[in-house]
Amino acid sequence: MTPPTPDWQKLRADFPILDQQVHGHPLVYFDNAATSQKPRAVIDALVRYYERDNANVHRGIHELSNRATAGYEAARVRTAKYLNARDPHEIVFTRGTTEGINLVAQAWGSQFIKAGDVILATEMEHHSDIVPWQLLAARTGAKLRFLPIRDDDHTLDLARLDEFLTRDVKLFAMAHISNALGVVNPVAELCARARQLGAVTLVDGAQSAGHLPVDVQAIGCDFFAFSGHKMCGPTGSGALYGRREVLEATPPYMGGGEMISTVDYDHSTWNTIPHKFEAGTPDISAPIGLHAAMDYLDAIGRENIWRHDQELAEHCHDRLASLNGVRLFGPAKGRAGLVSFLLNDVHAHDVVTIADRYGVALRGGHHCTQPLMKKLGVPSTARASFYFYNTKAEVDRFIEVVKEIQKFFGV
Ligand code: C6P
Repeated sequence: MTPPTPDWQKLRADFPILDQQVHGHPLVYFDNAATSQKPRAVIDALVRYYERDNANVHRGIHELSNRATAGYEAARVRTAKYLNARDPHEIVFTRGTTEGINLVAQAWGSQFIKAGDVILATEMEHHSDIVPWQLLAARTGAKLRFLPIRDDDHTLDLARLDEFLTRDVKLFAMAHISNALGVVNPVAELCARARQLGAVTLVDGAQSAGHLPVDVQAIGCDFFAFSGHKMCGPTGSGALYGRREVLEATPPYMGGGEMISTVDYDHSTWNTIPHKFEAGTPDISAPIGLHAAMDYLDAIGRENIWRHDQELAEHCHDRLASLNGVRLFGPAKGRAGLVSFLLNDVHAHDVVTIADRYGVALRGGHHCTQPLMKKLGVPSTARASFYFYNTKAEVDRFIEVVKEIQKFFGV
């Protein structure tokens, strides 16, 4: 059941960092797609772990090690519940989305991708969902193709899906939400189409996991990768969901302690999933902090967060669209909680630098989507990205700052 709509303004008090002035102005933090801020509940969980329970996991027999292991494994159960995975064994802890995708490309890809196979991605992917596939293609002789985006609203050109999603596609990798456009992709539909052809699917959930309810069984993907730091969790936290049958068939990623069952001088055998993929001492505190973040987000309600994100994005988009000389990217309606834009020919870095002087934190650049920028015919964009602790009043303040920037550059 969805919790009642929260008092968003009140929730801000949970985030100590938000209460500060930057260059003499109240901080407006609109760089949430890069990383989110952390509530007191997450900071406290980390402090509690280090003050009371810190020990190595899965190795010790003493009380502290048992507590650390219990906390670490409880986070796995929590993550499975958060994503509605069937089984906690389907959750591999990683440092984030990038590591999750690389794990699939290295371990699964080396076993299952052969010369002549096609890896399909989309034109709006982040470098993390392009470069690992390029490396895999170079290693194996596979081909890498990209489902195009439309020229008008920059959503995926689904009319061309049949042309790209062919029988020789062995893996289809797609962003759930584009970090540069705010496009929300129909991942359940795309995964169903891929499944009909026997292709394995990977959803890049970096921008979705903390913003809307994610149900990996309903999406029907084989892999789902996400980063904890974009959803109130600590940096270095994240997970890869892998459907049990697919994970079991995947060889190990890295070799080392804990991922083995037996080791001899000439050969080794592997631990069961997910431990087979977690070599060495993991970042134990990260999943523990992530656990607290997931509890925090679910107490607010991800449906509520998603609605709030969309309201802020639509408000921001409409207000920017009402100004002269503003170029907007992505769809006008149904976008996720971020808006990419350009002010005439002003470089995005200049927009971000001046916004910072007013205490407004934006991101400017190619957003790790250089091929997409080339497709759009721009070197970079400025981006405002929101989270539930942002308010309409902050968006209005941001619009006033945009007007100041326009005045400064005379555009
Ligand atoms: N995008 C942004 O400002 P990591 O770095 O592993 O936590 O996430 C990588 C990643 C993968 N996919 C998508 C869709 C992403 O948005 C990101 C991270 C940040 O947009 C940093 S470039």
